[in-house]
Formats: sequence, C-alpha cells, structure tokens
Amino acid sequence: MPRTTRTGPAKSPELDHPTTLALLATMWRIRCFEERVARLSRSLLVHGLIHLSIGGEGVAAAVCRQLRDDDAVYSGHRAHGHALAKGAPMDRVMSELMGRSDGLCRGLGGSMHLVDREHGLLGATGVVGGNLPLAAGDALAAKLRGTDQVTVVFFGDGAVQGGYFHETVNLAALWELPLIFVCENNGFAEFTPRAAHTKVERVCDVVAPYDFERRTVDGSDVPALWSAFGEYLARARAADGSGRGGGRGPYLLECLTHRLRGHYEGDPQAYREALAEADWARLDPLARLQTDARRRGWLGEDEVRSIEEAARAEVEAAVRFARASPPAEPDATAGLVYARVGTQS
Ligand SMILES: Cc1ncc(C[n+]2csc(CCOP(=O)(O)OP(=O)(O)O)c2C)c(N)n1
Ligand SMILES: [Mg+2]
Repeated sequence: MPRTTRTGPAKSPELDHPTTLALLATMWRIRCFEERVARLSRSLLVHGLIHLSIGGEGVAAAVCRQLRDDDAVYSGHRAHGHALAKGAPMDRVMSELMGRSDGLCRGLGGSMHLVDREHGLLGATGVVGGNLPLAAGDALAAKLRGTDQVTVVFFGDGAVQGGYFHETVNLAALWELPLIFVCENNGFAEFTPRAAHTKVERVCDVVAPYDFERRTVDGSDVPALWSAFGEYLARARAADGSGRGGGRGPYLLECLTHRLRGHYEGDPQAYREALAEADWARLDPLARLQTDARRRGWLGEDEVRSIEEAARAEVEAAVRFARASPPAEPDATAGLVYARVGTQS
C-alpha cells in the first residue's frame, strides 16, 4: 500500500467556479492551438514530427495552473499543452513550430524542444525519458537551496520501460526530492500497446518498491486531477508544514488519458480502430468539464461560445504573428553551441 502518513493528511483542494472557467479557457486554448497546428502541418507550414495531445488537455491545465513561474516543468515530445498551460506565450510557441526567429527558441528547436525560462518551462525533449534525470537534478538544486520550489516532470507510459526512469525514481526516493512525476498513461508507446511491452499495467505498481505516495486517476476527470495534484503539490512544497520550504517527495500521479490523434500527425493508425463518437464524448476532458460546469449552473451557452471564440481568435493572431516573423537563422547555431574562449585573433 502507498504510504499516506509521512506529512500528515493534506486537504484535497476542490475546484471552484472561477478556477473551473480558467481551466476551461486553458483547455480550449490548447485544443484550438493543436487543431490549427494539425492543419498547418498538412500544409508543411510547421516542420518536423508533430505529436498532439488532444484528449490530454485536462492534465496539462490542472497541473500547470497550480504551479508558480518559479516551479520548473519538464516535458517531452508531446509538449504543446504543457507549454501553453505553464504560461508560454502562444504566438511565440506557434512561431517556434513554424521555424521563425520570434519562436521561444529562435525557431531552432521546433515542436519537441520548447523552452521558456521566464515561465518555468525548463525544457521539452524528443529523447523519451531524457527529461527525468534533468528534473531530478532541478529538484535536488531546489532542495539544496532550501527554497519551496517544486519540480514537475511529464512523461508517457512508454518512458517507464527506459533505464533513466528507474535510475531517477531510485535517487528521487532516496533523496526525498520535491519532485512530482506526472505520467500520462495513454496505453501506447508509438504504435505499441502497453501489454505488448510490459506485464505491469499500472505505472503506480512499477514504483511500488520505492514506497512513495502515488495514485492513478482518470485523466479525463479534471476535478479529480486538480485535487490529487493539489494535494501532492502542497506536500512537496513544505513537508513540515512550516511554510519555510524544504519540501519533500517524490510523488507520482498516473493519469489515464486517451490519445485521440495518431502518435504523430500523419500516422495512419493501422494498429487501432477509430473511436466511436459516443466513446470520445465520455473520454473528452473538455466536454466533461463543460457538462459538469453547466450542471452546476456555472456556465451558460453564451459563455461556452465566448471561451471557444476567444481561444480561436488567439490562435489566429498567433498564426499571423508567426507568419510575419522572419525565418530562423541557421547560422546562429554555431554561436549557440560553441563558446568563444579568449580574444586572440
Ligand atoms: C530514447 C528514445 N527512444 C525511442 C524514441 C522513439 N519514440 C518516440 S515517441 C516514443 C513512444 C513514447 O511513448 P510514451 O512515453 O508513452 O509517450 P506518448 O507518445 O504515448 O505520449 C518512442 C519510442 C525516442 N524518441 N527516444
Ligand atoms: Mg504513451
């Protein structure tokens, strides 16, 4: 059984009316952004392999909304939602995907290499699981500094079979790092279902021997995600309840999500059947939260429309901004990779 007593019971935060609306706005921004990116990808206006997170927006929104700018987030190859939810400006994210100079990384990184230090997005990477040890290093630094910063690392169920995962979990548990592992378990690693590469269905069971707190939640249930993550965050921030920092962990939140699109844009998905519409309605985190908010009387039809319209308008403005931005300058890479030593000519 997972331990539940190390830091005393922490109250699970509940989603209130304004926060629900803010989360819906974030999820609409991610959904509209990615739908637009899919079209831009077909027109070859965004470059490289594109991995969309449609179906997983609830995890990005519920986690990142509770973090501060000085809490670090590490992401992977499916990073757009995490970047937007953490506060990266949409026009600069779009520019990055379109290979433009105003992109977050001057258009040199693209979809899988988004970094925004100002908002605590310390890096997405295309190396599956490569973000895990980096996040542990960041959490160790926060702990040694004695701050109350918390590090979050997003990764998929496929990353769990990599050696990095086990090395990181081992040290994070040993050193009690203020690190929250957020696993988006969509049941696939590229085109391979989980059952074809492991006997351990739940990631929570993989880390069981390390005996830290862990929980599997429905990744389409935003209120459940909000309260589970909020509880872990409060504990990781200040384990002794003094408010002085020195938080402890780690924690694992395993979120069961559905990946609506293929592994990458263009994936013919011959390995699975298309989802029936009724099933998608049940799995869509955005539709679920919206229905819940309507039932509570927090949201009328007009508000739904205006949240969606605002998101679509922001996306179109981001596309215009990116189109107007000059193409990335490949020559800049040498200056970014090599350091100049000395001044002799
Ligand atoms: C170290 C490494 N090995 C293999 C790959 C190829 N690869 C890209 S995505 C992926 C699957 C990742 O699955 P998961 O972690 O579950 O993330 P998901 O795509 O389901 O979000 C693989 C194997 C890679 N990018 N990096
Ligand atoms: Mg996966």
